[in-house]
Amino acid sequence: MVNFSLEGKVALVTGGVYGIGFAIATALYQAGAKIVFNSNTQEFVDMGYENYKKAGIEAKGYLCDVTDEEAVKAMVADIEATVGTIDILVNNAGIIKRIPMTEMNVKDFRQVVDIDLVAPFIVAKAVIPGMIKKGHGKIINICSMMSELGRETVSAYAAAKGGLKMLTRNICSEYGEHNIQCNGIGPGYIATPQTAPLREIQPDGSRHPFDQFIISKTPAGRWGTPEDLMGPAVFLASDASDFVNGHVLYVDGGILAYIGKQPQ
Ligand code: NAP
Ligand code: GCO
Repeated sequence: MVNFSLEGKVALVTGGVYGIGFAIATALYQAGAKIVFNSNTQEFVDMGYENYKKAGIEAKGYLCDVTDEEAVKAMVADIEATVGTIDILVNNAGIIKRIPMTEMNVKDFRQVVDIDLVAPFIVAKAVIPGMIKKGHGKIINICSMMSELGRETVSAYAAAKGGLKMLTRNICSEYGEHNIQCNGIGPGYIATPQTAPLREIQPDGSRHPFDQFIISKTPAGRWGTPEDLMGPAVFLASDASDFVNGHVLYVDGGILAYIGKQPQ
């Protein structure tokens, strides 16, 4: 019997307050996991508690900026002491800044790389020792189509997400012998607050040009929803994927496979 159960497992979903992280945490909870989440503002930690409560999910939240290594180490130590060793880590927290590269200041570039690439390193580094002691672990890095493709204005994000794909492969290479599987999920274009600017209805009531572009580039003919990521996350978090390692599972409606619909 294939085992998709997460009963008795402890899952940390960084930035799991809303959007993709919240949907993935919900799926892991439904599969039996205990949920821990964090955010870098108390306001959003509180929002997370409200969202989980509304969904009938018991979750523990931490105020922790994932770019702060000491804060991450303290959070992981407290989770291990009060909830249990972390069996599943979902490096979900992330930001994007859409600025043409030559107009982007180094501070902004560094902030995106810090949160989207350095932070997954920091959090994985903090949880792997416990996984080694326990004899197993699952790390799921939330990559992106921009782990494979570039586009205008997202140089920092694409560089970070491309790096995250290779960090995923390196964690697989370095810790696979400890029965730790590190994989990525590469969402396509998903309707969350992060992509809301790309879907804004135009003053004349028409859809945003980028919205129309994505629809024409996606065989599924729609934007993804956070719920589309739930099943893939449970698969990669469960024993069912014990021989899947270093892989990025693209959940993109087929966009990476498709040249795009001919303009009518
Ligand atoms: P989102 O709605 O913007 O949520 C991002 C989450 O990360 C928020 O909870 C945010 O908390 C948290 N976060 C940001 N910086 C943080 C920090 N320094 N420390 C702790 N938490 C922090 O984004 P999303 O669309 O759900 O995306 C989630 C992940 O999927 C990101 O890694 C994103 O790059 C990736 N992704 C998204 C899409 C998409 O189309 N939406 C596609 C591919 C990949 P605050 O709100 O408190 O800042
Ligand atoms: C953008 C979007 C994308 C998505 C996602 C695609 O501006 O192009 O925000 O980057 O967030 O990463 O997989």
